[in-house]
Amino acid sequence: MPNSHDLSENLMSLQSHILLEEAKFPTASGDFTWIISAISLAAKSIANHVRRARLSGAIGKIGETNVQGEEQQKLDVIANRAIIRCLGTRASVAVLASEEHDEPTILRRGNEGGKYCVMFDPLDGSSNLDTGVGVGTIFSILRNDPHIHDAQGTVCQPGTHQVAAGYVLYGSSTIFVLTTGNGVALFELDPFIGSFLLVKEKVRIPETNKVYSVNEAYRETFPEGYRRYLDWAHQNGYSSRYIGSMVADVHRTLLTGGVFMYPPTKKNPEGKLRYLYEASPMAMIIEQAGGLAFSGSKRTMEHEPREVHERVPVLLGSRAEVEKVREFVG
Ligand code: AHM
Ligand code: MG
Repeated sequence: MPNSHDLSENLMSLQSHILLEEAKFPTASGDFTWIISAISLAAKSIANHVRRARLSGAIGKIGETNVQGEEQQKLDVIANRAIIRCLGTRASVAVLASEEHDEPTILRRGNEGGKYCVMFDPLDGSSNLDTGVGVGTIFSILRNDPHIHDAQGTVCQPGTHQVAAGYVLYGSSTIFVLTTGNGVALFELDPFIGSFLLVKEKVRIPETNKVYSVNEAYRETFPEGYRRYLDWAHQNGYSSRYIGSMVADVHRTLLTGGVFMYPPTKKNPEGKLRYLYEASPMAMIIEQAGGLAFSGSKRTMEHEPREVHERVPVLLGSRAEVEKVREFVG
């Protein structure tokens, strides 16, 4: 039989992909692979809970609010616990910071081997769960500076310091998007074998697409530049797409282009989205895919956060579309 095997048909798991990436650095210890494998294990567990949420009675609020005054859903708590249980066992994790916790948790000091800090939003967009809309986990991995002793100081690093960032979208399929600073890779969970399989490497966001994604109901409370941009977009044949679930909205923008934004509003003068575990990792992914991400007049990646739950305005997407918005908002 002739050897007609097409190499592009090979199966590559998320685990193998990370091992291959790490092998490019002969001094790498493998610690990083352990962390991604913990996140992937947690993601599979969360995907399972999300799929069965209504049947297992996990839809709805628990009647408590998190530090940011938002009502926690039962699944927020389940997802948060899944990630902590998986990451807590990884020897190289020094600090964990979650949207659901008031303060970051120190697991290990630098001298105990804690090399990395992991920031995460366990279940972003969870208020949409009742309606079966896609929700997601967002994460960001930073190096732990052993010289900084308090957890807040340790995690308050600009996005440019990220070692890796990613998200998992629990939608019609479960999708894992990852960047380690060398492009963006997209994996999809094969539920029958329980593995995330590589679907696409070097994902590139389209250079342009006439689509904007924003909660237009807040339009009257946006700064003037955004309102002028929206008027311009209306006159120039743009479409609007907004799910209200950041992972789903950013994922669509990554694949099909356009611009996603959460500007300052009257209710949230700094914007609604949190820097460390929402804006910063999404900015790294979008930039790695060839797009742009800004918070105010600065690249989101260059923002220097001062506290763990700090919020920033978000503007990200296709290069030409982001530049167009910036012509209006400065
Ligand atoms: P959450 O972290 O409490 O779920 O809130 C974040 C979500 C994002 O997923 C989404 O982009 C945004 O809130 C939607 O906000 P709004 O309903 O104000 O448009
Ligand atoms: Mg969130």
